[in-house]
Amino acid sequence: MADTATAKRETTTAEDTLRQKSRDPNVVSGGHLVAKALKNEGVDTIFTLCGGHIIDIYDGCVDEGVRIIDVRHEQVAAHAADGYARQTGKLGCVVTTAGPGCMNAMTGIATAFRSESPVLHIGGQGALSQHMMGSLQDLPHVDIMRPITKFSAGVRSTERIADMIAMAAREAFAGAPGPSYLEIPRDILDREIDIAKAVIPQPGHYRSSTRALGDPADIETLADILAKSERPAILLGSQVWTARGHEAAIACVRALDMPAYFNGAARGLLPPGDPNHFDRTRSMAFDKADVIVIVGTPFDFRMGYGRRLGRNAKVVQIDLDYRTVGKNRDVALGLVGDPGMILGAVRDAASGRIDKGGQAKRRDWMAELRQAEEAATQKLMPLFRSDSRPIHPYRVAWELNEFLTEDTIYIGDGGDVVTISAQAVRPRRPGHWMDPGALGSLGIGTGFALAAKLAHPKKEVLCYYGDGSFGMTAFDMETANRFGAPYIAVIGNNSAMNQIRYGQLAKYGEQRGNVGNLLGDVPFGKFAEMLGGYGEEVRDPAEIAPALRRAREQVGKSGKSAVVNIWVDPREYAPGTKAQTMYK
Ligand SMILES: Cc1ncc(C[n+]2csc(CCOP(=O)(O)OP(=O)(O)O)c2C)c(N)n1
Ligand SMILES: [Mg+2]
Repeated sequence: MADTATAKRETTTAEDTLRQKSRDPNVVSGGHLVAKALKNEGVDTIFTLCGGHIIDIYDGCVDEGVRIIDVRHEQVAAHAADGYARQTGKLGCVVTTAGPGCMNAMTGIATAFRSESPVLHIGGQGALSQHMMGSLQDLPHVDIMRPITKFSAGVRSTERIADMIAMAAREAFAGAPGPSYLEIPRDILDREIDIAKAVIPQPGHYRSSTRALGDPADIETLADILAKSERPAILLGSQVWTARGHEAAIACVRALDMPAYFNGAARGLLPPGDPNHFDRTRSMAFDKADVIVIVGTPFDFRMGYGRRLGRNAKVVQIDLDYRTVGKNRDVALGLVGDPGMILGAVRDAASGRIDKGGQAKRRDWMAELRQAEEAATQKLMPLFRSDSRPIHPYRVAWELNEFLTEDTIYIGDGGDVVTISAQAVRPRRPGHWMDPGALGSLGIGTGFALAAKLAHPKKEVLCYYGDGSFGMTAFDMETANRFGAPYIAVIGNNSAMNQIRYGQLAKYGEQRGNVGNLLGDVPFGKFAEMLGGYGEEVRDPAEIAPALRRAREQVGKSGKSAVVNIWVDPREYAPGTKAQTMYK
């Protein structure tokens, strides 16, 4: 079978050669203009699933040296484009065919939208000459995509293709980043034009820097507020990583000696054990702090819509998006701009302003929080070390954290087991934590893993899945294997959609609670074997660590992804699930 695949790839026909020779350098087709524009934007990889509408884009990518990663489901392509953007800081790109291709990618685009990830989605469409005639796979894509993108438009002429890609990129990076959608009809893509007539914006000249500083007077005010504060706390959110403001943010946290908390993609900005890194005392800090600085994260459900902050605290908000500042709760001071630029400027303005007395008070404050952190960890230790059978999901979480290296990118894709893992897993470096973000999309894991490994081939990628989530997109593990991007998949298998099941049991009782949420017992280790990789079933807690090590070794040796399928106790749930905080 492998021979068939190889043979197909190696076929070079006489027509190919002829076609190469006849190509006039002054003539360019629409698909080739797409590839040129992508290259100009720094896009080195597209994630895609083929369709007749978009084949000329592939032909252009071949010429321009843009890597084509073809997946088995467009949802994975969109998640991978999002994941690639998160990992590289550059525009992610997903290319889908018209109709169902575009529809399948929607979840990925919507995820990028709620996570403020810069992704360009290029979609095929029937020929303009067949506009509204009922062409194959025709849908009103531009209208459908509009509410989940920052920009959604159709290209009407071949000459303007590169120009509109530049426009879509400009929008994707404006303010808080997000996805753009561009529909290109088939005849526009296939048409060949005189290259001199094409509008091709030049790299580095068609969009501005997005590093906005905001109002200098506000920087002064914030420096003053922080210098006077005795019990400050800062929450660094995903935007700090998205905008690559992490070094400036950390320098500010250190210079002002503040306790820092992290959420989403900002997890790992400081390593565990760092004197300014805190993660178990956020509620206590927010309750007792006199100043709370919220950076690059909205007051959404994850923040109790801003209600869970101390009444007497001065709340300062910094965000890339003006629409997020002051939304859902009042703030003492709001700043719109790039988090790294603003925190860098605040650090400069505040340095030297904190007197000795203030410093001593901060030390006491941090010591108080540190003590509470340690107590909280001690409280969790019996669960983390649990030897019970079936395996306690807390034990898996603990073992995963022990297993991570400095260079492991950790992805969480699941319900309850992944929520639990967040209590133990501490990424060691910036960018080494990936989660779906506010959309809470299950199924992101496979696309994120593929993208993370392609972006950083030397790093280890580990995705912790729920069994429900794994089933949603797992087949693209084959894509990861095919492109030499193997990863370690760990499954916390409770044969259920357990996070939802809890709420049903609590509300409807045993009789009516187990409805629509039970899954079969699947030995997923065999799935990895089917794809040529290593698979293992784990039922003994003492076997978790050795199994993970074997998986690491086998991925290294075989270049194929491994699955460690850990059977966990379906009767254990995360505290957040029990309190149903996500709905409050
Ligand atoms: C695409 C998608 N569908 C449904 C949901 C609702 N949902 C949230 S958690 C969950 C259960 C997930 O099950 P699993 O991945 O096995 O994790 P578990 O909760 O069992 O640990 C579901 C269905 C969602 N967030 N995303
Ligand atoms: Mg499950």
